[in-house]
Amino acid sequence: MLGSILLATASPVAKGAITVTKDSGDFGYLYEMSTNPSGQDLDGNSTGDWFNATANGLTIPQTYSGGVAVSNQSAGTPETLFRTDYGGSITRNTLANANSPWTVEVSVRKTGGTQGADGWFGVAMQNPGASQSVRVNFEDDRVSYRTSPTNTDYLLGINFADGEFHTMRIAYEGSDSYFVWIDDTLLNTDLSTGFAGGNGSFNTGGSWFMGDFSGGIAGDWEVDYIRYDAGTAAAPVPEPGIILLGAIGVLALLRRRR
Ligand SMILES: [Ca+2]
Ligand SMILES: [Ca+2]
Repeated sequence: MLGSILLATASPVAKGAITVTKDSGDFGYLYEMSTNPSGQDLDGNSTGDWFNATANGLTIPQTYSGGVAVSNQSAGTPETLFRTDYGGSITRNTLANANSPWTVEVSVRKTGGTQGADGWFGVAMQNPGASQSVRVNFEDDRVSYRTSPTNTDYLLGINFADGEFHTMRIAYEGSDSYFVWIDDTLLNTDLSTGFAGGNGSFNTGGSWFMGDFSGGIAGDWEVDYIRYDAGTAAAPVPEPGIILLGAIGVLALLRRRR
């Protein structure tokens, strides 16, 4: 478990609390990167779930090996990001409006290169019809949350460029309220204090951008999975070790009472 070092908090907004826990393996849409997710149609709407072509000289990673998607920044057309900014994409087809809740969990590791001003891997999401979006970045030694005009830093001093896979989970409960977990550690103060989006409006039709979609992001990475659940804002299931410790504590208490 990562220690959490809070330098500052993004603007808190009082909304409902996150009351549901769900393992990412139980999410509705699992992109495990054995194949290119642009060729998958998990919601059965006869449209590929992720963008499958090149736009603005960038394209969805095309190298899939051993269950991971490998970015190739030096390919003729750099393979650098996942995107859903088109009609019928998985996000546009499953989210009705600006307040439709969702949860996403991404597992990614840095494999090389020099990071940009905003780090080496970003996730940005705007609901259809929303006027605000969220953006969270993995950097070499921190995680940053976009609070325009600057980023707010979390987990400062943790090595996220160690070659190991790290998970980023973002849960959206609607009303511009987001929760973020890194390796199952919550960045928010608690489960009832959402972060406001803070990333402005980049696509009112609704879309995800994941990977290197900005001049502030650079470096090579591999994605092990992108798991997405529509309709639910869910926290990670507590680790078995923590549950076990709790159970042992209860047993000790019962024995003491006897
Ligand atoms: Ca589809
Ligand atoms: Ca995988």
